Amino acid sequence: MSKIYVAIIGAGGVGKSFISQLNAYVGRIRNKHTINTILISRSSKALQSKDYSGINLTTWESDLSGGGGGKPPAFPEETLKFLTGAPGPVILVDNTSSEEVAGEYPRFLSAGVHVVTPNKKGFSGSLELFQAIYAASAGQNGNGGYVFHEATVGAGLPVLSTLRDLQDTGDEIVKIEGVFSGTMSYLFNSFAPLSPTGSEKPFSACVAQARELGYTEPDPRDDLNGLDVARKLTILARLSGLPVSQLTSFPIQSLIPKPLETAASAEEFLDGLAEFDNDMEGVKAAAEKEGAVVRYVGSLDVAKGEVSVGLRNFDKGSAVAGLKGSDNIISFYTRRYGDRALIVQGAGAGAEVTAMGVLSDFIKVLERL
Ligand code: NHO
Repeated sequence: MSKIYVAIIGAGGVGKSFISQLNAYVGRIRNKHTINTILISRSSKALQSKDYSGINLTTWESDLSGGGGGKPPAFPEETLKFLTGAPGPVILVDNTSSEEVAGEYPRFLSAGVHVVTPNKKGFSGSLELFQAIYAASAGQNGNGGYVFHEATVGAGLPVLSTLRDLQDTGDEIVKIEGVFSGTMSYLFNSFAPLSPTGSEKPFSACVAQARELGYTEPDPRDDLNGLDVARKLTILARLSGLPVSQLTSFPIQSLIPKPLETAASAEEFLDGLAEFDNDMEGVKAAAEKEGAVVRYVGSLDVAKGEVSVGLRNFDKGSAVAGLKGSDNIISFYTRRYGDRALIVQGAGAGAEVTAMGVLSDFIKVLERL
């Protein structure tokens, strides 16, 4: 029975759900693998099993907040040394949104550590980092660790794995488009629903609610400025073979009113947003005049090499207009599927479904060890 070691960096919303799903999974596969979690770290506190015997995944939270937590090992040097000193394969689970952590993936992968993550920074930042990560990983030179990041697009939905399957079986991607943001989906489905009841809330109240429900990034401006969708499109574009050099190399429509771009905090931003509710009411009314609804979508035309992110009006009979809750819908138009796209649809944000994407990647690594 093989022993696998796990290091979890970041234990916020997604991290906590991941640990609880991992704990249940470990219970289910007790006879196949032994899984020892050797590190659970937050920005300033960590549980570290220095003798690699493992952290208790049932009591970790009270252990961390009580006396059991200590200073996290310094990143990256001390962390790398600790992980490569483990007496078996190590899977690093990065549940932060840290650029610093993502920037070190190539080093960890080159040292044989496997990486699974919902953190988009490593794959949607500089093209050099994206290429370095894949060059260092298994499959390219055969020696590095495996890297999987399904939850960077569409939370737990099988978006990246579907793309890979289409490519591996020789299909040709023509276009990928859809609603890629759980937050934007929730906002427009509740602000401008297909069948209005008249009791719809103003746009700013919908944003506050999306945040409370855990759909938004820690700062909702990271969703409303379009960058979260742009990051997902950048990842898909690069994996489809388009060398998008940086996030801002294509048009991105921001929904942040100019005067609020410099708000000092997420709270200050939310407080000021109500003043701009009339602007969004105007956008909604203009769509209604056309018999349509407005939605925030991303589109990647692989054949033309074009990417765009922003608002578009959709016919009320379309699949995009009929989305519910925080659902994502992603349509793959390919040579094989023709005009009738292969469609992936379902919940696209929230800690539980995102953690499910991370755990399914974790299991993919386990299957390869
Ligand atoms: P939190 O709750 O802020 O947790 C982050 C944790 O990382 C904290 O515990 C913090 O202390 C720790 N941390 C930060 N830097 C660290 C460091 N250097 N060392 C150690 N610890 C550090 O964030 P979340 O919500 O748990 O998100 C975690 C990651 O998952 C982020 O990269 C986020 O982008 C990603 N993610 C989240 C979601 C989601 O629904 N929450 C999704 C995808 C990826 O599919 C989701 C999605 O796209 C949501 C999007 N907003 C949408 O579509 O609307």
